[in-house]
Amino acid sequence: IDRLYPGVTPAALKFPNPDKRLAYGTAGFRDAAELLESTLLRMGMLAALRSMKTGMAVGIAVTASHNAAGDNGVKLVDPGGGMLERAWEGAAEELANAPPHRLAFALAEEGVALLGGAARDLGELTTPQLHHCVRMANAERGGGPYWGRAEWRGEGGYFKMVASAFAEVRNAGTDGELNLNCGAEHAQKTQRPPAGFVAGRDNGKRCCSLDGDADRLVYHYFDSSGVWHLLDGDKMAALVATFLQEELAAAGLHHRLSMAVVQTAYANGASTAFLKANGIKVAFAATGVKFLHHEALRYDVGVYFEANGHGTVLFKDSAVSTLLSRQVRAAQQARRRKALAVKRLLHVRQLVNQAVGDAFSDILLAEVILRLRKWGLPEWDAMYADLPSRQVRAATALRTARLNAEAHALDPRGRCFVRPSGTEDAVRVYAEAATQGEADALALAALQVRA
Ligand code: 16G
Ligand code: ZN
Repeated sequence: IDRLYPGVTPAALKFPNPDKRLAYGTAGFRDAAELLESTLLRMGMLAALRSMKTGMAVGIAVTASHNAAGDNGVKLVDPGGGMLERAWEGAAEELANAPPHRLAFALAEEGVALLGGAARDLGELTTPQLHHCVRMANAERGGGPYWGRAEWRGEGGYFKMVASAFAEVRNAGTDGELNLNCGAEHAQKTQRPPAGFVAGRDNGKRCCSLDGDADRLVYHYFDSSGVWHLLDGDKMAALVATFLQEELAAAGLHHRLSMAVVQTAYANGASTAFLKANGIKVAFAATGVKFLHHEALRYDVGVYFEANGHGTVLFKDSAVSTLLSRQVRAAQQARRRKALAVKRLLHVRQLVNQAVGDAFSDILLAEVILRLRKWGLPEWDAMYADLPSRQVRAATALRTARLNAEAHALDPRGRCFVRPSGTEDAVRVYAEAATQGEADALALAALQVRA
């Protein structure tokens, strides 16, 4: 459009339309002279279109008429010498009120209409998307059997076409089995990067590992010296909860709405200490999404993340109602930071899956918080340092045996527990201590079975 009318946008930007709605009344547009600069420019353009359509001369009257000198008005005179045709008044209004960047479009639309065509406004698109939309709009009449498909029409169709192809290219023909030496479970349990992600070549890259059904998420990266860092569900809870805490405070709702982070015994002790030190309430639940979810529902804003990457943020309906009413009030009072905070909280609620933890929506949430804070993974990782930990699995035979109950006595700062797995025939040991050596020793000691 800008190529058809190259002068329009620069001129429109030089004379932006005023902050009020202009109406084409009985005698055209009337207002204080200084508010009508943009209108004069635009009515010049409309007069040109009207003249092209009719092939005759038209007029533009600029007059204060019977009003004070400071008032002004602009109206068009039709080829017959009378008032502008009624049908064109709407176009005049649309043009007068279009924001500068939409002006070229408004003109092009009028241009199409004056030759009897109908333009469709596709809204904001990238240039290639517009090209795609044109191609797909003509799919039926276009040449060749592979021109396009009905479901690829429009902007939504563009995403459908590209995203489905992307997923197929990625998944098709690559060797390796689902979750094998990769994925959230591998990264978090073995504390090793996924196969194919290597120190040196991949230093500084931001990586997410999900599980096969995409309800677990962990982040990780190699730093500039090739040391691998894992940001597990606990780090996610720290990132998200501090963000929500800030926004609740900015919204003036930190006393009104309760917020808590729900963790399990697998939460790294350093994460729990970090949250508490920042004045964030921490609640505990048994391992398993259903237990955390249930506990999180008790708060207006319930944040839950298992260390293994399952998690989401739940907002009570009553909290949403509070936010919606504050949104109106903050806007009326023109309190910008407050209004922004309320808007962000409402959109976080829309972004983060309210049904269950969702790796893809969690990625978008983490990314948006990182962007707002101008953080990369190193800054996020530095919120606190994980205590070294070790997880080991023991065979079924041990299920009924008594595990070493005194294991924790090895190191007073350590923590260790054993529980039967709910997903496989095994028991799990988790140990945490001040050093990796001590954590390993603690886990091993816990496995010293006593009859
Ligand atoms: C399941 C649970 C997960 C829990 C894990 C513990 C769901 C959807 N998933 O994956 O929350 O952390 O089991 O596994 O509830 P484990 O009992 O084998 O240690
Ligand atoms: Zn899963």
